[in-house]
Amino acid sequence: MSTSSFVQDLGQFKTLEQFILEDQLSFPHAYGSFTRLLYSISLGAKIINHTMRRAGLADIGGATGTINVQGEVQQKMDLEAHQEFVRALYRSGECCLIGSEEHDEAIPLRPDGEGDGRYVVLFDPLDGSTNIEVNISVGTIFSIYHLPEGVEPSLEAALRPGCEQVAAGYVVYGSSTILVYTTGNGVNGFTLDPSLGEFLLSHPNIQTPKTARVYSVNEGNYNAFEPGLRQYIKWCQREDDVTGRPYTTRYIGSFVADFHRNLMHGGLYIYPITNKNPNGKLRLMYEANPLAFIAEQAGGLATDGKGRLLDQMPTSLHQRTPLYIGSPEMVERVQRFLTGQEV
Ligand code: P6P
Repeated sequence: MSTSSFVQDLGQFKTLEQFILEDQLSFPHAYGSFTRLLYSISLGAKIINHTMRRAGLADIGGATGTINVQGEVQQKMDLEAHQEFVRALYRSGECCLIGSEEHDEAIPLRPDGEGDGRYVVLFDPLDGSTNIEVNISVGTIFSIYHLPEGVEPSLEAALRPGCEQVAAGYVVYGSSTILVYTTGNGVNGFTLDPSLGEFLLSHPNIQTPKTARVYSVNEGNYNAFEPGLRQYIKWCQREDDVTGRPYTTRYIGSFVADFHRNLMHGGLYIYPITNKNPNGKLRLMYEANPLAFIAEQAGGLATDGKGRLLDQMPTSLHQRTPLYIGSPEMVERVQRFLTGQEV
């Protein structure tokens, strides 16, 4: 093999750390701190991935018997994943405040004021964790804000609209483990090579298809849907050669996995208002906002049914929101049904 092709061959495998260092040239306040922060998140993901891959052999599946702030039964892996990320973020020295689905209150990481970390990380450590014991893909979602100098770390300071995120991403623990993130400069995916223990650039500059024939919703809640959404679903199910209907439903009960499939191949994920979830089920700060940032950066859209999801002004850490997210033409169409502009 000639030297140039050898170098070219090596060049195709850019590690996450190499990429962040190059990417952060367009990332004003990083100078290594963002690299250390994102590296710590990727380390947490590697540790969770390692534990998860032995789910059938180690006693990590099932419930703990405790209830989280959401009123949901905590799975053993939920707590394990939460603790791993808290440890990893603390060690990074770059994070001053954490918000986690698995913890009632925000967690100040430098209560004694030690260190100068200015990043706030809000995360769902393991979304869809009840799927682990039946081998369905699950995921981690994270949202990153940067506290301006002079602003004390507090939940109030962290409760900013999603359009102020400086970075966001997710990890899908699926047939392979992939980390996808954005800093507002496009969306890139990194696949974990278990033999190297490195996340390698595998999906550069992800752009989501403008439309597709796949929608993801729990149709078991159909009778609770608002009229415009019921009409949209009936529209999807009608025969029409021009638009390739009827569409296909793909919904595996794991938001990150459904979102990632729709991001790569096109599609629309819906979690609307239902009787059981009058404000929607997904959490604004650490599920909807980060994936809405990713969706928009990949050419997609995200709405709460009324307006741009990222413009929603938060009032609490664990608040929920209705969510319609994915291919732009599909989001625009469902929004027309919701507002009566299309029937
Ligand atoms: P339902 C998992 O609990 C989750 O938050 C998402 O990952 C998933 O899409 C949704 O809830 C499933 O909720 O009510 O359809 O079972």
